[in-house]
Amino acid sequence: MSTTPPKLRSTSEYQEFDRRHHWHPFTDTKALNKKGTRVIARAEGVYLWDTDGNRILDGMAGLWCVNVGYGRQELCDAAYAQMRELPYYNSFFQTAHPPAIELSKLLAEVTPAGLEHVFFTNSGSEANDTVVRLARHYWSVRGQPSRDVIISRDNAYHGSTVAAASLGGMRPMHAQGGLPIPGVEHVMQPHYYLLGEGLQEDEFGLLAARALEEKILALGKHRVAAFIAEPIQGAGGVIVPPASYWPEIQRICSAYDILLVADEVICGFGRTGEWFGTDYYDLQPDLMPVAKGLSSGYVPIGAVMIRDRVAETVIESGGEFAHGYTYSGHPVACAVALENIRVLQRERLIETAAQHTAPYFQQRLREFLEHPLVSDVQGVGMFAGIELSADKRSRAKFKPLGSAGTLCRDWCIENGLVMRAVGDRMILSPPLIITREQIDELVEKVALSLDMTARQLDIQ
Ligand code: PXG
Repeated sequence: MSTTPPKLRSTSEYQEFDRRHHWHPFTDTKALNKKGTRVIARAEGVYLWDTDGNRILDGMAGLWCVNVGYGRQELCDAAYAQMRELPYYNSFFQTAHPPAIELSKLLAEVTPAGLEHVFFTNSGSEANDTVVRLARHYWSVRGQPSRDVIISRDNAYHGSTVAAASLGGMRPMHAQGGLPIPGVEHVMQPHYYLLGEGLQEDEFGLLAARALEEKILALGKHRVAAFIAEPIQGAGGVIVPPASYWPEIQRICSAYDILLVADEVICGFGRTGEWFGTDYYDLQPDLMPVAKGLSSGYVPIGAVMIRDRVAETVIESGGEFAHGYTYSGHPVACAVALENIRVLQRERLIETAAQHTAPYFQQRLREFLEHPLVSDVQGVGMFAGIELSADKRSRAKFKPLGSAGTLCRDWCIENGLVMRAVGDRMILSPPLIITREQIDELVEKVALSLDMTARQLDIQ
């Protein structure tokens, strides 16, 4: 097996080709082209290296996905062996292959009880498109085709395809391309810091949950197919709902017989300290989209876990579910995901993080509540959001919104750390394998970057 890395060009040469030919996702290309892209060439453990040789601590696990860390030989071997054995075959015309079957079985084992069926996709977005089609199809099969509305939440992120972005509650995304599609409604998010003024946290949690009930009643309960939500909002800013929120949502979904969809694309595979956000909150989802940590990002793969009553209803009705992708259950992706889950199991990475490193991570981040720029720190397990404010007592926002976050993010990179900004909320979601020493290094880099940002903004 060859291990020679590909020969690298100079950074400026890469930047020139990138500028000319490569259109980046979610990017102001004009601004990027003035500056030049950062080219990441290699990674190991929790560290990245760019083409200038800088070592950067990846506080985001890529995009919330590299849970087992970079450089895992087992995952490379699994891909290589599978490519040699059977690089591609589909699961369409009454065929399957060992990796897809093995992965279906293992997923049924590691996900919460009662989710015994899996539909494979290549991403979280495709998983959520599958959710829309399957939820509507399910009600149609049950003789209630008028139940076609999916309720989601403001500031949710469910992906970027037409249906997934419609489910998402990010207005700037809706403004481009004529979204949302018909039959998607949004209710308030359980963001206590932003919306809970004057209320106790639990009171606010109930209020936010009951926005779902009000929406169901306003639409008519025979109109609603499903409610979709991330157990903890990720891209929206790592927003941990009040403890009262999820039990009330679960009650409402059961009372009105609405499918509960727990989008586990970020929370799944250990991010919360449990295997799934659904375990963390003890939820009973009917559909559970997953992606990211399913393969630790080594290859693209997503899936929807399907509750037995939903799967059995649709299967027993007969006929095709006319939905699928060329690469649904791709053998190489499945082989890598299988090995990734086995690594999580074998090395007890989730349990170890939950018992040892994640509490330390959360505890150290709470120290920033003393920092003059920081007005809120939230998080569980191995992800967290740190809110920056122009005035921490009044929680005054920066003008323009996001200006402090952008500065802080740029200082982080200067200091050798990837920390993402969502507006003025700084986000961390490191690989689950991060050690206490590396958490100390991360915290030191965050502290330095916050100090530099505060100095630049003249905040003491
Ligand atoms: N659901 C959730 C909860 C997500 O976070 C998706 C679905 C879509 O997955 P795919 O694989 O189609 O990207 C996501 C993706 C960010 C960021 O900047 C977050 C995501 C993707 C890209 C950027 O935080 N989350």
